[in-house]
Amino acid sequence: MHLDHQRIAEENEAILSAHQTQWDCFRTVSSQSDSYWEECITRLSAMQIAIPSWALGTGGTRFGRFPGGGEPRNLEEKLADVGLLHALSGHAGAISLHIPWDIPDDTAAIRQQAEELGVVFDAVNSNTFQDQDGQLQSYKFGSLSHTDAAVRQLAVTHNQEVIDYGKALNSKSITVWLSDGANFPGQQNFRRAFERTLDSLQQIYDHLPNDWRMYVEYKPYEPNFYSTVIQDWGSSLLLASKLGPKAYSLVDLGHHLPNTNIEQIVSRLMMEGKLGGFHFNDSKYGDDDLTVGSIKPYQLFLIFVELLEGIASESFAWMIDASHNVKDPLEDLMQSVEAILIAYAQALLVDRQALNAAQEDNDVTLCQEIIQQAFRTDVRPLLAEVRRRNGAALHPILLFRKLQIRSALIEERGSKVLATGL
Ligand code: PSV
Ligand code: MN
Repeated sequence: MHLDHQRIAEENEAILSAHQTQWDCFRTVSSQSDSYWEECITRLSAMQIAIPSWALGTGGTRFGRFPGGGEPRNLEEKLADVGLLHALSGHAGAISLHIPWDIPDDTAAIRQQAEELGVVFDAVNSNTFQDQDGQLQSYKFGSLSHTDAAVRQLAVTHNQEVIDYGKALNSKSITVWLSDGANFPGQQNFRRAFERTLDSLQQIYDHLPNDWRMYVEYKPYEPNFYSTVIQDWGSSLLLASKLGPKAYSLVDLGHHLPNTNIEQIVSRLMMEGKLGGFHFNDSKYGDDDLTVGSIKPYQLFLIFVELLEGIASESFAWMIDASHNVKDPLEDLMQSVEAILIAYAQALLVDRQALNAAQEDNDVTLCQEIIQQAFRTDVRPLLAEVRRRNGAALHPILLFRKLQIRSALIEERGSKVLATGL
């Protein structure tokens, strides 16, 4: 299924005057000039968020899975779904592949399809948390940190191959997430596990082309429940610093213990020039992988407020890492994309000069007023205007439903199909 801009523009026409009223009202209430809004629109238009190839099918828990039908059956169909998301939202112009779940059969054809859809290949992801069919050694007790050199070699070689697949697709980065760790106290020597991991990562790093980056993701627990080798931003930063200038830390919002001040971590990593990017999601308790902004939108906004210190001069990898059991995956991803854009737009509204002055004066009340003035602004008319100008839908989810896209996908692909992934 393909959705072109002409069709979207026609659909927008029906609700254009309502949008125009809201957009005019928005600008009237704010005391900003037209050039201020133009600058915001330019910055917001540039925001492209990678869609993970594994989030296009219905997510599951270890207790079950409730697919809604029409899931993509292969990489071509996953790419087509990202194309739909990009056409509707204007901000999903990238896909992030997980290898070996999504090894392209025909690289040239996949590249051409992506180009036609206006989609680029973001970071490629390796997988050493599952054993593959016919694999000679097992990752049961770890991969890059394993006590057995043969297992470490297998995991290193896999990561190097993932880089090679990415090179063929013109991807420019690899994200390494390790499930390595221990389930019980005493099971693992912390120091030796870390040293072995560094040594393995160094071999992968040495395989990176010059214009590539490596993102080192951290996670405090799961699937190992006592300790993980790269459990927090400190360990990730340590590894990224030791590896070299092409290595960065990656912040997955769900990979923090409850109440962690993630915005402060973001600030520290950025200060050291080691913030590589994000896996966006939301959570109430742990790595819940819920829709971005569904639980803690204020935290997301505060992260973007910190990011504004570096967003214009540095480049970050933006990806959604969420997956769902009870929603249509495409609708859910549209909600996540919108939530990220809302947080970014609200952060742009913060009067930074006034905030700096209030911080210097220790005027705590005013600091909070300034921050919350921006957070409490309904920026949705601004985001709809950004979409309209970029040929995307004024209301992506409404249009997705109106055009009955899911039914068309079920018709095309069937109701009992299963996408690869978790
Ligand atoms: C692990 O929880 C993680 O966040 C890593 O990014 C994985 O690659 C991804 O989820 C998908 O399993
Ligand atoms: Mn992640």
